Amino acid sequence: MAKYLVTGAAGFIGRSIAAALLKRGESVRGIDNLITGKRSNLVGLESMEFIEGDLTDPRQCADACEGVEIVFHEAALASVPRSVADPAGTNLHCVTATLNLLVAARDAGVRRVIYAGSSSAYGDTPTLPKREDMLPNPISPYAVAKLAGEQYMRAFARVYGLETVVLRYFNVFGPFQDPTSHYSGVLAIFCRRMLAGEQPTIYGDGEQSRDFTYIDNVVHANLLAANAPAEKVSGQMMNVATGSRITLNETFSVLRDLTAYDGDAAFGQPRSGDIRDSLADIALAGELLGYKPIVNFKEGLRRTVDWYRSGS
Ligand code: UD2
Repeated sequence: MAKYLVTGAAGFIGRSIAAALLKRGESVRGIDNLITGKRSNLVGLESMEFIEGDLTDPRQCADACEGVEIVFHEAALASVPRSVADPAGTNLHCVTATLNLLVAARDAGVRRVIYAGSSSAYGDTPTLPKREDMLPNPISPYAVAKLAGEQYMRAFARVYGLETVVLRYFNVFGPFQDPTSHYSGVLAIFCRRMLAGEQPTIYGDGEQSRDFTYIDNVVHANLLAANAPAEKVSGQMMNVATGSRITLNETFSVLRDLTAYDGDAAFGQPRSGDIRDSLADIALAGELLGYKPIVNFKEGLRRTVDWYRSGS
């Protein structure tokens, strides 16, 4: 019987959490519908019990939660432009799926659910850094959907006593992030293109900034959230990030050095639903979890480029 369930286990963040749990010798079950997750991401996770299933089906949620103590809920359609193109699909796979999972977790006697929130919930307000006590201001369907999931977490903690912890991730990147879709994260796309000697496109003037967060920091925060005392963390939401930001233009120039790409970037129209600047205050996760970043942006980017270069 698995102690841990990871949803989205064939996706970038889910597979990284599952790998860390397995490395500790834990028993892990993973579920993924393989819409954006990939079977190839399961290589190295052979000791995980894997269900190819969809959280939009309540029965599959019930099967996945059976006997589990802690759930890491990473499954989502994670993309702002994808949600602009298909808001109903994003709602189904982010909101309905999350609600189904919570109902199943409650019914199965799961103790704690840890949820992958998104920095997009803060929206385009000018105040930086973003603190958890700021009012949310989602500007894309994706941001609305991820925020709705957060609110369901809180409600299930209040109403049913399920322990829930929301980690608001800020632009996560690293090995296993899919670089092949135009809905992929910018660093994955840029690494792939620039290593192949192909020109990347910057949407807008490139002066938008992000608190890019290397995957190991996110895995670390999740493991801390699983072990933190309930009285401290249950029903809480906190940022998980690096606490520093870099513009896309600067990022492009760091990547030029790392990849040896010697061309320029192309510039395209700004993307609809995009946020200008994003930077986290990470004090609350420090206080509640003892979290601090373990890998900085440049080191993370170096490891990421090495991983894409190795063709893994
Ligand atoms: C949002 C969330 C992030 C996460 C993610 C999931 C914010 C601040 N962040 O990331 O926490 O939930 O959604 O997908 O809301 N871009 C280019 N060229 C490309 C691709 C992207 O210039 O080929 C730009 C894009 O217009 C944006 C920036 O790069 O300004 C980052 O885009 P992204 O899709 O990597 O992530 P973002 O910020 O939408």
